[in-house]
Amino acid sequence: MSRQITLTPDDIVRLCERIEGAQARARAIPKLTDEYPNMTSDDGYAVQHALRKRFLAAGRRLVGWKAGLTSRAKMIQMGVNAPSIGFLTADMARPESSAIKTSDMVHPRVECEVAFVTKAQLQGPGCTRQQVLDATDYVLPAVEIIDSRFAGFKFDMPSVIADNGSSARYVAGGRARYAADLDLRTLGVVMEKNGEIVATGASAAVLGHPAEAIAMLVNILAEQGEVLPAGSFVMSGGITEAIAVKPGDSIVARFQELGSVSMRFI
Ligand code: OOG
Ligand code: MG
Repeated sequence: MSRQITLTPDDIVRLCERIEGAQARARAIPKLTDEYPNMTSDDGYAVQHALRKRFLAAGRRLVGWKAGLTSRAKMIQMGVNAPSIGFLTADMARPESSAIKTSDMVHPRVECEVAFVTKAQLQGPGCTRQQVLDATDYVLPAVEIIDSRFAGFKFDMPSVIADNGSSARYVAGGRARYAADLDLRTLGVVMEKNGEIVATGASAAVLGHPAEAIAMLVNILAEQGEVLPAGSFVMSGGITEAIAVKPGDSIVARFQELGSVSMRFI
C-alpha cells in the first residue's frame, strides 16, 4: 500500500513548527485540517516524523511508543474510528506518586493503560499478538497524561497523528509482571479521582487484547519503514475514556494483578 502524502516538504516543516510551538507554549491551536482539508493520516505521520527528528536532534531520548484510540470508549469519546501511534521520549516520564505540573499543558486528561517492555526487536508487516507476547520482557501498569494541542480537545485523525497522538506525560509503576503469568484480556481497572471512582474497564477493551494494539503499532511502524527495537517501552492505549484533571486533583489507577499507579496534579 503506497502512502498518500499531499503536503509539500515546506508544509510539513511549517506544521511541525506549529505543533512544536503549541506544545512548548501550552497554547491551543486550531486543528490542522482547518487549513489543510485534504490532509491524510499519512501526512499526519510525516509531520509526526519531522517532530520526532527535531526533538531527538535537540537531545531528547526516544524510549518507546504509544498506541492510541485502541478502545471503543476512546474512539467514541474522540469521534474517530481508527487507532494511531505516537512516540515517547524520556523527558515525558514522571515518577509514580509525584506532583505533576499542569501549567505546561493545555487541558490534560488521564487514562489507564497496560504498558509493555520488549526484549526482542519486533518488525512488521504482519506482526501478530503472539509475536508481541514472545518479544515481551514484562508488562506494567501506566497512566498516560494526554494533552491535545487542539482547541477544545477536538481533532480528526490527520491532526491528532501530527500532534503525536496528544502525547504529553506518562507515569509507569505498580507491579511489573511476566505476561505469561497473566490473562492480559481480563484485567480489571478502576480509575479514582479525589477518592471517587470515575472510570472502570477491562483490558479486553483494547482491541480484544492489549498485545493486539502493540502488533498494530508495529505494523504501522513498518509502513513508515521502521521497527520496534528491543528494550522499548510501549503503551497499548486507554482502556476507558480519558478523565480531565486540574491542579489539586489526585489520581489512583488500580489494576487487577498489576498494582496501582498514583499521582497528583499541581
Ligand atoms: C488521542 C490519544 C489517544 C489513547 O490511549 O487512546 C490515546 C487523544 O485521545 O487525544 O492516547
Ligand atoms: Mg493513551
